Amino acid sequence: MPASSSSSSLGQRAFDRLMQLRGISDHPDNLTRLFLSPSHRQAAEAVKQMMTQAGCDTVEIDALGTVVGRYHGKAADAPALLIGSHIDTVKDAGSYDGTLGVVAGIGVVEALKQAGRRLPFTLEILAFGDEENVRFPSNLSSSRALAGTFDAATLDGVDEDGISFRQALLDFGGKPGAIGPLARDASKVIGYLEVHIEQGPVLQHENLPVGIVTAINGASRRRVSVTGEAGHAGTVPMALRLDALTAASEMVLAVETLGAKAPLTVATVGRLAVSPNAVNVIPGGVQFTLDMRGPDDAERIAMVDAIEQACRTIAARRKVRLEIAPFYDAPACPCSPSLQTALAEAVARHQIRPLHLPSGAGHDAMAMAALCPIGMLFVRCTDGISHNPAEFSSQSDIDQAIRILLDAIEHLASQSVS
Ligand code: HGY
Ligand code: MN
Ligand code: MN
Repeated sequence: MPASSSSSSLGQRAFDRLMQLRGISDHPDNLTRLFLSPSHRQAAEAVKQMMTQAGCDTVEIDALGTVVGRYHGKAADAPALLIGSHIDTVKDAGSYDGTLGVVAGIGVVEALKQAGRRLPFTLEILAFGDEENVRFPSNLSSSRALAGTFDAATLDGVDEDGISFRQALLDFGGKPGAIGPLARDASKVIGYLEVHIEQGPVLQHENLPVGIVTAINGASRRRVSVTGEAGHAGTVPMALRLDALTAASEMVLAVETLGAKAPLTVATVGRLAVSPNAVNVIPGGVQFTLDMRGPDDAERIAMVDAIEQACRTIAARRKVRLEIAPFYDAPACPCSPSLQTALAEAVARHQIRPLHLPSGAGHDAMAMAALCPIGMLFVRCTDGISHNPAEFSSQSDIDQAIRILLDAIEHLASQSVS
């Protein structure tokens, strides 16, 4: 383990970088940094500078906006160990979701550079831009590009302002025609490691700063549109209405009931828009989203089918029209046993009880699993709060996580040499 400077400096340096990125937003009053937005470009440029200053030998922003920093291995043709996460955020976001994994990778390079260490493999530090999939109906597009599973149809998706993914990418300075070549050669990749806040309460409950992820829950997302008949709120008798909002409301409650049926499944309606959205007009149309997840794919799919059927039954009874459009389906994703072991042994070497736990949240690691073995290290966050400006992870936990990541990487290096 390189004698990186004093124990707190890794955490301090990471925290400083997190706070710098927290200040880059498209919204004046909160942290909102959507994929391919002006603040995403600004954050990508800031991360590029951080990677350069930390000691990466090369840094670039690729055709899809991912920042890629490389710290070369001893041999020019050394395989690569990928370390990364995302710098896009949800709306009114916290300061750690995603960016923590990027600054952790940068901290590892900085410690190795300061110790004059070169490994038997290249380290690639990755800052993905489309993990939250909030702006476009996409699905981990930037990490999927590296994994070779990017779906070109994604380029035709449009945001709520009608701007296409393709146009936004061109405006960002990206190259829609150069996405294919981003795919990595699996034979030259050792694995992918991601440090991420837990976004749940387990580590706090267990009084542990870090945990090792066993698997990432599968997820399904749908856009639902309910079409009734707009009408005069004062003249149409209740029994003669085709009210899209009361129909959608019954559907939303059915989502909650069916999501709660099995102990480990969850189902959420995160967005709902009413039209024409006027005080004296019976709603003619409602658009809402479904986010449905679980650790077991068969159980999740059964829940998705039950929720879709419930919506159809309610629509038929209320004589409104229903459309359900899938835009995201990702199976549950196990983490590599060997990378779990490497992380768990590093945790134990730091006198911390290695706790293995699943991830309810999705991550870029799900996409990277198509390319190589994946491993994730969770970091405790206060009360498990995330996707919320109150999201918090302590500097000392962050410091421990980066030191453990560094230790695991050094261990992988010692194994690959032997
Ligand atoms: O929604 C998720 O699970 C992730 O934060 N994008
Ligand atoms: Mn995240
Ligand atoms: Mn998130």
